[in-house]
Amino acid sequence: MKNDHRLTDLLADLEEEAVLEVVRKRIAAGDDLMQILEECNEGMRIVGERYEQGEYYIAGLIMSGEIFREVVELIQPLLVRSTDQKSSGRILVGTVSGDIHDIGKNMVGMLLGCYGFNVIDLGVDVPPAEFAAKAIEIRPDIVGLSGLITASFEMMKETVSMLRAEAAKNKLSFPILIGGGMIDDQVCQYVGADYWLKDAMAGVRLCQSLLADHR
Ligand code: B12
Repeated sequence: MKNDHRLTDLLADLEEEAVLEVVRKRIAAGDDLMQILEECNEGMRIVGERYEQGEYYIAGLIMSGEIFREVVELIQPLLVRSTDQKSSGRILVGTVSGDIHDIGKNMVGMLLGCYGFNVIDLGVDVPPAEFAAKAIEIRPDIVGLSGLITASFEMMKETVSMLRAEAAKNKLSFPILIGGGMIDDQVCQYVGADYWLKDAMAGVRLCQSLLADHR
């Protein structure tokens, strides 16, 4: 089936059953799994806009999150099978303190796992000290922070500075990536991270190249 924006529109309209039906059919037809995720992601962006414009309330956000989770549940096992690769590095991820959005972070974690990375996920609303303590304990190759709301930026800044201070004390060094829909170069500079991404697959590619450079 071709991309005719139908899936994006159905998700944006919160048509749960119809979304899942289209996704099942497209999986059965052998459609590109990443393309399906991409179209759903676009639907989520529209949900956000409708929420901002007062057309949807918080229940709409919750519903969209639930639908996206169900889509990922259908796709994840197939992606794992199609990309199964050897372990290629340890990545610590989590959503920063004060932020409970986890769909994007889970997607990044899932894709990194599919590409052979060992992903340690601290979950959501993770305080800077917890990130730092875990980094010292597991000595990751890369740390990835997720944040979807404006209030996350301050927490990302604190988390980055605590991670750097603790890493220096313990003679560790790892690049820090930040990701989320509102992240840009300016935020990255403010927060003091090494790289920023708005896309999970770009994150996987970056991790691959960072580790290749390292070896
Ligand atoms: C679903 C949703 C929710 C759900 C989240 C469910 C869940 N389990 O995550 C619920 C209902 C809980 C929620 C709550 C809130 N939300 Co909300 N939410 C959304 C919505 C519609 C979709 C987010 C999403 O999952 N997108 C799909 C995923 C796949 O995209 P993504 O997260 O951006 O991730 C991609 C990339 O950014 C990247 N990425 C993400 N993280 C990382 C990390 C790394 C390391 C890398 C490499 C890449 C990467 O990869 C992903 C795939 O490519 C967005 C709108 C939007 N489009 O962003 C609003 C949005 C983020 N929410 C918003 C708001 C305001 C809230 C609330 C404050 C509402 C309220 N009044 O309570 C609360 C915040 C609670 C809190 N303290 O965190 C605003 C934020 C605005 C702002 N300036 O801060 C948004 C932008 C909506 C809007 N336009 O107004 N929300």
